Amino acid sequence: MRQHVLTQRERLLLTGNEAIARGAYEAGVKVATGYPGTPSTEILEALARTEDVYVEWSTNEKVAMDVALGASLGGVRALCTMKHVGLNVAADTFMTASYTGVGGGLVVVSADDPGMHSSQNEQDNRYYAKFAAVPLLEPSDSSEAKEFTRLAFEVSERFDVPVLLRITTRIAHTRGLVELGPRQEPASMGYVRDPRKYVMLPAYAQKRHPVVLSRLSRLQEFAASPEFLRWELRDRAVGVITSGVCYHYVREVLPEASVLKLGMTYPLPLEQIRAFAREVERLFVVEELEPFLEEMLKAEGLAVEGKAFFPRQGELSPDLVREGFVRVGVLLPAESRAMSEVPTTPRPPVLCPGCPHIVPFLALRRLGAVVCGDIGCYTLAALEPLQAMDTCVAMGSSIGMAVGLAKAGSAPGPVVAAIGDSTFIHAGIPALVDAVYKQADITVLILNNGTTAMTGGQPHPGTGLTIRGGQTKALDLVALCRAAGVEHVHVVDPYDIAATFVAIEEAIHHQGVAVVITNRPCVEAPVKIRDNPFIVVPQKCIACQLCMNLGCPSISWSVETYEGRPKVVIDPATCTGCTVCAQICPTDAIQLFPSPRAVPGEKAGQSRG
Ligand SMILES: Cc1ncc(C[n+]2csc(CCOP(=O)(O)OP(=O)(O)O)c2C)c(N)n1
Repeated sequence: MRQHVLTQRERLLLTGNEAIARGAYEAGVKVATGYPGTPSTEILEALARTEDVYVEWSTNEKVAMDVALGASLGGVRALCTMKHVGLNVAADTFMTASYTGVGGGLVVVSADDPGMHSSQNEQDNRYYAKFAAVPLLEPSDSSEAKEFTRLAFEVSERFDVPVLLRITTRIAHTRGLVELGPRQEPASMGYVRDPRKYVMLPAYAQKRHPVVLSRLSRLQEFAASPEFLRWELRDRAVGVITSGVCYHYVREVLPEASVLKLGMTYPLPLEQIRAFAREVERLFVVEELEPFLEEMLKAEGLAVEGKAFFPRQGELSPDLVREGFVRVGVLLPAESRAMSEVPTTPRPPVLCPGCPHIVPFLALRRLGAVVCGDIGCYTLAALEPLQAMDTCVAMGSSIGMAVGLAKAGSAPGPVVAAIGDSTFIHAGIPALVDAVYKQADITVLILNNGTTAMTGGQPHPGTGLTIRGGQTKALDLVALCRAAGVEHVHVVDPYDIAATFVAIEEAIHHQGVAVVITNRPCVEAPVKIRDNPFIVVPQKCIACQLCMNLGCPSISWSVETYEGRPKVVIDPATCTGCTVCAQICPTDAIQLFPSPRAVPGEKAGQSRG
């Protein structure tokens, strides 16, 4: 997204995420917060490329929501972005923000991930809008993503309510034409002191709940505004109520059907929906994931059909919508034309060549640890060949689960929590404090690669960098662990295999909570790290396969064999020169590539101490 003085009718191809950033920018947003998470991350990254907006990666989604709410009460427009599971973390503030209402407009973006392309579940966050009694907007493409975001700030201020803007992966990452408008920054409303509205102790909160409920009925009327509701009356035999990306699937599959496209999916414009229902013979709801609309409409006594024909799990697609209408009997099987399938070769996800997470998990496996893992690149250690993770549930869960497992007393080995630096700061710190407080006998491994690698390398408080690359205070992990009461804190370089094994073994033998911090920058962030690569000297390789157990994608089978077993080769183009395989090789067959690489713009031959 570019930020510049606009010629009025300029149009750009933007992803949904960039379009949301643009909508917020045009609406004059002053404060934008969030925590990275696919598919939401690029919204804040796009906003950080503009001026005039304070943008921050917050420590976690709850903090992001608090900062945004604070800014809103300070009288300016505020945006808060996160992936769907992030709203679970932020829910405590979100639910009560519905009671406090806002100052300047407050828009919360939930980027849901039907199909779980990069998530641990596919919860349908539309329910959060109903739960919190706040309006829910669902754009169906980039153009609407921009427009709905802009309008969301107006809705927020007009109804004194946080607005939930819900997108899905398809909307977030698909490009579409967006017409740009100028930035219009409303004057700050200033901070208005109003404890009865903003101090939610029971006596005041009890008075706010009726306000929340009466606001809902006003919002219900507003949901029928033309910006958010589109009637498309065509053939009356079939009517479809839909929203978001599903609107496009329906239009593609049943171009002649009548469609009621909802932009505001909570609260529902029930009168308009009833009127639409009267116009058509058979009424369907096409929606991804849960029967959110369908159940609300059935509760209103409307004869709608939906999940009986369309899956409740995973993403919908034109093919799935077509199949559904074939089952309905609206399309004949012959008319059902399957999209041509392009065969793809399945490729398992792997850690990167030179990833500093490899060796600690090799050690954990060798030491027979029971590993409560966490969410990040290192979760791939659960897969072959490392297979060194036993649990992974939600961000920050590793330490608490390790405490529980240790207290259960049934673990067949030492209990270890393995957690990335960003995840530790996000939700691991309270659990570490708890572990010390409970005198749990666990080891906590903090995999410090100096970035939030999984989501593309965003800075976090441990990095000492802001979202725009500026310098700020860096959190001292060692001091923090000690302050939490951990007596055994050991820092180690995970490229040093022997030292890493010793550090983890010592920590495991320590009575009580022990922390090992593995310090090594991610090889991909903030810049690609490439040292002189290694190669395999074929004459020396005895095909022992030890290096293969690292799971490094630069190492593969050779056509040459030794005693019937394949030898290995290293691809010098992808090898980062981390030295780990060379350390593990028993015959010294892995040696430095003879001519040092010099790649322009990369840190060739650097020391990574
Ligand atoms: C509540 C929640 N917020 C955000 C995410 C997205 N996410 C997955 S892992 C991760 C952090 C990874 O960083 P780190 O722990 O440092 O591990 P790394 O990937 O760098 O190894 C994030 C932000 C999520 N899964 N859940």
